Amino acid sequence: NKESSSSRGALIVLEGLDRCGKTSQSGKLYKYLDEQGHSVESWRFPDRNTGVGQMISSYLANKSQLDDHAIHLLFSANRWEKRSLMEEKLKSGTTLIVDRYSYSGVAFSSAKGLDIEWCKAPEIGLLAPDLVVYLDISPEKAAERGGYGDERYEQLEFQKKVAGSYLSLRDSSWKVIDATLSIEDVEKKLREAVLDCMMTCHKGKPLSQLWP
Ligand code: Z5A
Repeated sequence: NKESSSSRGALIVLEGLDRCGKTSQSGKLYKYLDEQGHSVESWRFPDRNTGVGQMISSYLANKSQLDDHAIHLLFSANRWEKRSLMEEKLKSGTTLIVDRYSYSGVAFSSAKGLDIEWCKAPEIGLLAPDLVVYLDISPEKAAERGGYGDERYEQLEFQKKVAGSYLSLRDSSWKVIDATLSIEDVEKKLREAVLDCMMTCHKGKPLSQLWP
């Protein structure tokens, strides 16, 4: 009893600082849409299952060192290796909920001091999200949640710089949700925004490419 494949799926991206709740909310949204009978998949970047993804994973766990530019290009390559599958899924009517995307790529690398236009360049031509939901939380509040682990970017000072970089990337496809609301309230707002976006795609909004 899945949705007709005559209309395309929506590309929904969740972004935000570490611990903002993206993973929890992606899971809840996936379950809800699936139960409603929509064709939907849950994706995340980095996709640590590919060869490139394994290099990224080892870097994030501090098991290998890489030049800032090199790791930036690997994160981008990790999205490019999934691009054609992404397009195929969307065109066949499947909605994709994606936990982190090009905005993370640009926000984290530019927070290290790399030029923002240089950071955006390798993302050009990837599919543009129909909706970017930014789960908004201050770096201090995020740090109070569940504690940071040992991964490379899980430090307060760095997360503050990332928050600043994200601010400069906001465009008309963004919807900002207060991530300090209860899990249920965030879930409700997210559902509303996503259903609205899915309707627009259903009505024939064409797929486009980064950067709009
Ligand atoms: N990175 C990059 O540099 N370049 C790129 O191109 C990409 C990524 C794609 C790995 O990402 C790192 O890679 C990431 C960016 C960089 N580094 N950082 N920072 P990852 O996806 O593997 O890790 P993550 O995105 O940071 O995931 P996370 O730590 O699991 O956070 P989350 O998904 O946003 O949060 P969560 O797991 O759903 O929730 C965290 C805790 O808060 C948990 O205990 C929840 O129960 C709790 N929570 C959630 N919502 C609430 C509310 N509303 N109230 C109270 N408590 C809550």
